[in-house]
Amino acid sequence: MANQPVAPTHNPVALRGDYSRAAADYTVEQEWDRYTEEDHAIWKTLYARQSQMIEKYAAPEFIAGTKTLSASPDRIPRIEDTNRILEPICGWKIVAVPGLIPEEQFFAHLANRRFPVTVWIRKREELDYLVEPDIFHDFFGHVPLLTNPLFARFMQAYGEAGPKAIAAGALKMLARLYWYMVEFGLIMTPKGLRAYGSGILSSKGETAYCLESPKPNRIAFDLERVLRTDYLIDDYQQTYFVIESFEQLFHAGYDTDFAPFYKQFAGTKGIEPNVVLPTDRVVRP
Ligand code: HBI
Ligand code: FE
Repeated sequence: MANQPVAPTHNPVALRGDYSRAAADYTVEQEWDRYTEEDHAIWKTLYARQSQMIEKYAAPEFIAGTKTLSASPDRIPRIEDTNRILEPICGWKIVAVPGLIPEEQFFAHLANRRFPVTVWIRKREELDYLVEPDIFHDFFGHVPLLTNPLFARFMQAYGEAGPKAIAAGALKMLARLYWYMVEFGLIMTPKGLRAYGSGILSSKGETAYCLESPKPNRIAFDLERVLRTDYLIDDYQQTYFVIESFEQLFHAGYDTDFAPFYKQFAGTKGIEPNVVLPTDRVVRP
């Protein structure tokens, strides 16, 4: 399996990427010259509108990361250009992949400080919503926080935790940590609640929704609670978890042994995505 790139079995969506030329670790060449003017125009539209959204809604660390990367607002970034900035400051690099890749290889990239970035970009009809990652989501949403040492170390620890979770039959529990704390995380700041999750900050609608709508629950981060909570993949989240600092997230991922949680809860029914438990601390924006 490792030498034979195949479409990941958990990906329910028609594959956009070309997996046929991927290496054993699922990386491909970006082939930047193949992007069309329309592809760049879509990047420009998305970049302009999300740059505006993050000023108001994103964690300061995310905004600082975006500035450090200094990607072009007009053209899809070249991965090698970004790596010239990223590698010297944090030891991470980004690698090009055709789309979703199997868990084992995804974990191995993160454990080695490589963040997989999907090469293709969405179509104009999909500006507002996409189930799978594309380059706008992966680059704009995920790469800025790799410049934050605590968050970056958490991401590496997540990759390192992968094989142990698989061995414990607890992949589903670990994946919830990524979903809630990497894709959809909120953080409390001196100026109030802000978003840092990549699934949020690459979506115009969810960026405003997660902080302004009265509908979703916003619950103080608790590792066990997150590991046990089911999630929705095709709608705005019903629950967001709120960290106090990236240090808190770093400690949860880096110094906590997940084995006791796996032992107690792997295979048990998850907590519904919309419930508030009596033990939850609800956070007001
Ligand atoms: N592949 N390219 C890509 N991006 C992801 O976010 C990703 C993936 N493969 C597996 C995966 N995420 C998750 O299932 C793991 O975090 C568990
Ligand atoms: Fe993502």
